Amino acid sequence: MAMLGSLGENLTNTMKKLVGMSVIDKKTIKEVVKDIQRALIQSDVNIKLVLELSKKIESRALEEEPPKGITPREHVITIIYEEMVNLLGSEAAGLLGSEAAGLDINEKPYKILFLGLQGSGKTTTIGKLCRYLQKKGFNPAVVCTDTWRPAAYEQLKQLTEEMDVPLYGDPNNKDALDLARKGLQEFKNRKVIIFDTAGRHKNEEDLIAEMDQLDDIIEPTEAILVIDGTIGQQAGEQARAFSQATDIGSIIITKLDGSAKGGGAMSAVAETGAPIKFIGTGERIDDFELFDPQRFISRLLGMGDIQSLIEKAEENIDEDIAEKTMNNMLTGKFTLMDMKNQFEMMNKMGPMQQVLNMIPGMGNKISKEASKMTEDKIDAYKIMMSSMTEEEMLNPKIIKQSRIQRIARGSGVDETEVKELLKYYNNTKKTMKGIGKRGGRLGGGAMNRMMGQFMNR
Ligand SMILES: Nc1nc2c(ncn2[C@@H]2O[C@H](COP(=O)(O)OP(=O)(O)O)[C@@H](O)[C@H]2O)c(=O)[nH]1
Ligand SMILES: [Mg+2]
Repeated sequence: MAMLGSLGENLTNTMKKLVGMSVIDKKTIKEVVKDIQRALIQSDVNIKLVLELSKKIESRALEEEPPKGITPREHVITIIYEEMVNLLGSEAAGLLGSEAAGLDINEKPYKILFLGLQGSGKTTTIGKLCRYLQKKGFNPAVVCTDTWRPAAYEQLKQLTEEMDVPLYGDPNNKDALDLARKGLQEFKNRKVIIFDTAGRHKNEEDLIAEMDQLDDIIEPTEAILVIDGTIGQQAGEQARAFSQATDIGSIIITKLDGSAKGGGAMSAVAETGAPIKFIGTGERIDDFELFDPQRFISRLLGMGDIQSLIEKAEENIDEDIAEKTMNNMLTGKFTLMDMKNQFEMMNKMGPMQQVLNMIPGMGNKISKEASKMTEDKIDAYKIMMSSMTEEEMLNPKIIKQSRIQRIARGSGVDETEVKELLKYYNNTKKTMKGIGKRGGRLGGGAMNRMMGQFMNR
């Protein structure tokens, strides 16, 4: 991937090399660790951090026993992955991202203060964040308090007009604090207000002082610091300087598209403890992503999107329902209700094609057409099932001709289609019972199979 210069490519090659090694021993582990060191140092990651990381990887790889069922090779890959994730901050900051960690709607307005040096990408990123929030169903408003950059207001005006985002600003007013107060007043009834600020002053002290005052007036729900990813390790220093003015809630690192120093900026920021929330990967409005260290590292290491697949499954499948459904399936008690649950699970994990694409090597095992047809079928089946009574769903045997007629009418399909659904159900039930007898099992096994796919690539 183009992101982070050659770091991703180098790391992916290292992992491929590791996968291809015939034996995993002290010598090969040392060799792999050397490769990782080289890749990280090239990407401007702090030498001290690199040495700490490689020492940890090496000692864990040599000393830890692989857990049961995990090969030494898989074990080393897991250790590299885990330690790399730790280097960039162990947890996704989440906020503004997922529903669970989303905006606190009770806090109104949700005030976001953007900070950062001139040229770091604040204004551009505000545009990106507005678009992101709009997609999530929020309608942000923006206040321009940058009285330093020539045409700062015009730049924002153009950006926000394109997206129908209301903007408050006044190019003739040179008092940033006054602008902030008036903007607050103007948008007091809105849910989300974003404040753009100046990134330059006579000197850095004055800039930090102005941010401090703005912070007092705005009382932001969240202060976001924008840092240019091309500055490398200096990013840590910048984060510390701005944290004098306000509690930095989160950080956005921009210009990670093709930046050779991106790894340095990211690791330096992570070291300060401020979570990286988003990254900017280009000048266009959609070149913006929620930063999740785990997903990011698995991409850097070229591990497909295994993690995101597993996460998606974990997030979305109500485990109880899943387990109950599985048990019913395997013991032959499988009802139409279970089949509906099974469809829901598949639905939540995304279209089959997409799910399979995330497993390395699986994407091409199913033709687009075949998977499409299956999805359409499933949709049709779900509509028919919604015309059934609970009694029918739990005890499908009672569905005879008159009920079939009613269900067909209720869902606007031919009776033959309802019969086809019942036939599919009966076949599935039979198949499942067969697997159950052979002792089929889902869970850890699924993960192993996925890992296996990766190893065999
Ligand atoms: N390549 C790249 N350029 C970016 C990114 N974010 C911002 N820029 C560019 O950086 C320059 C400064 O951005 P601007 O938003 O005006 O910075 P501000 O002074 O902090 O408001 C502009 O030319 C942007 O197009 C990014 O993620 N990638
Ligand atoms: Mg700006």
